[in-house]
Amino acid sequence: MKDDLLAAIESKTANVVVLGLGYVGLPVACLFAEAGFPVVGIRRSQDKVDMINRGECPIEGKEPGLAELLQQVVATGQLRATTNYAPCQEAQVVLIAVETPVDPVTKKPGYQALRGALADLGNNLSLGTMVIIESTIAPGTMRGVVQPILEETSGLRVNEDFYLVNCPERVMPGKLLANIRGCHRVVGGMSPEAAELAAKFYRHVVQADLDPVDCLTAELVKTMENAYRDVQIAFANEMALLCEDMGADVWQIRELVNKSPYRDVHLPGAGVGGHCIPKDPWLLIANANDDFEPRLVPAARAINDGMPLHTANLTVEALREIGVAIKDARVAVLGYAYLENSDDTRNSPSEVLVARLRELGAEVVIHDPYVPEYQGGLEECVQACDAVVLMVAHDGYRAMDLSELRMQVAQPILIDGRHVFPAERARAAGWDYRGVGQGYKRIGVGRGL
Ligand code: SAJ
Repeated sequence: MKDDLLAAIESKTANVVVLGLGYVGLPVACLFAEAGFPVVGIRRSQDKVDMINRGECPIEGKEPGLAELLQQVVATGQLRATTNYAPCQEAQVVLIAVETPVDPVTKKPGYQALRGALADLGNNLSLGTMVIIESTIAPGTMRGVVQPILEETSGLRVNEDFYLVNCPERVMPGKLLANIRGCHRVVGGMSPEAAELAAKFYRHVVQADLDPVDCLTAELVKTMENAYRDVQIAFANEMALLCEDMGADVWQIRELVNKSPYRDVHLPGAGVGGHCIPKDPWLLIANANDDFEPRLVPAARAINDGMPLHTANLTVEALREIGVAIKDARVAVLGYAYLENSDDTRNSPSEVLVARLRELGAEVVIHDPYVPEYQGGLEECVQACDAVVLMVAHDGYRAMDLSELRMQVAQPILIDGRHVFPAERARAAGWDYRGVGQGYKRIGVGRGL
């Protein structure tokens, strides 16, 4: 079994199937196709499949090189897309890159998409295939969910009849191709042989370290690295709230703290969105045994989830101070993506902010140059608004003429959720500027110390 697969990998003749052609699956399918493998991508949406087979990239936002690469590998026939699972029967390598969200209430993963993909694959799994899970999964999932579903639906046994691997992705919107090529990866095998084969497979597209480990280690590395980032961001956000309370400027303080060796206070802001950071900390602790009580991870999540609501409070307070009730206010929200210069709106903090403001009765208008439904004119969006809330540091917002914008609004309230503008510059342009983490109390606005 091993020799045939190894030969097919080394000669790049192995048929590769990628299940899930989203932010993770599409770039990885393109890169293995570019490396010379015959690649079939499987996606449930016929529209997206048709788009990909026309060589058109379904991912908007700034993704350097992706659209061109997709067009190239489709034109050469190295990559094609389908909604049908039959190509799995002839595959030597199957990559699974489907979303793994957690339940908003229980914070546990349901794995609906993963279970569906595994069952469909299992019904088409052939002897000797290597199955690689790229999705981020809770520690214990490979042994507790992936292996049983594949074995039950295929009748095959792991390590005897097929190889099973967890090689978590490390993509980032805006750097999809660069990260796959350049980020170190852990390669978790259900057997050392599986990890070794997978590392040889990934070596065709990854120029960084490929560290062979067991599956539990791979699951822990991926979820822990993002929980670590979430905790770092939560610390910055808690310091921002403290500085507001104390009438200080967290941005000045953060810069000075980071001059101290080995300090790296992250960026405080209006919230933490995306498909990784809000979810992976919950995956990390999802299968922890009852005698382990996680405290820091949930606390960090609570702090970060509270930031869009805090930004809403800053807006309500600023309006109240000029005698405008939130229920009578028109508020412009600039930025609906979760990250600057991206079209990705998954778990966007803006979604929470908008819902809160509307719940309080405000009329909310949204603008985002990357999100199709919000790409209208910026000036029309802020026209006659009582407050402007900056939620995403898109380059276009950084370039805004604040004096020009000031002429469009009814009231000059600017709430800066991402420290896009220096306070003094905004105030010089006539704005009543409030920034997350920038205590205004000491400078005489609002309840002074
Ligand atoms: N954010 C902050 N403060 C920060 C950094 C980020 O509020 O200091 C917010 C962002 O505005 C965004 C969210 O957190 O709403 C997530 O931002 P992110 O920069 O972490 O970007 P992601 O979600 O694309 O995270 C990915 C992750 N990569 C993978 O999972 C492979 C993460 O592990 C990376 O560290 C991160 O990119 C990165 O470094 O850019």
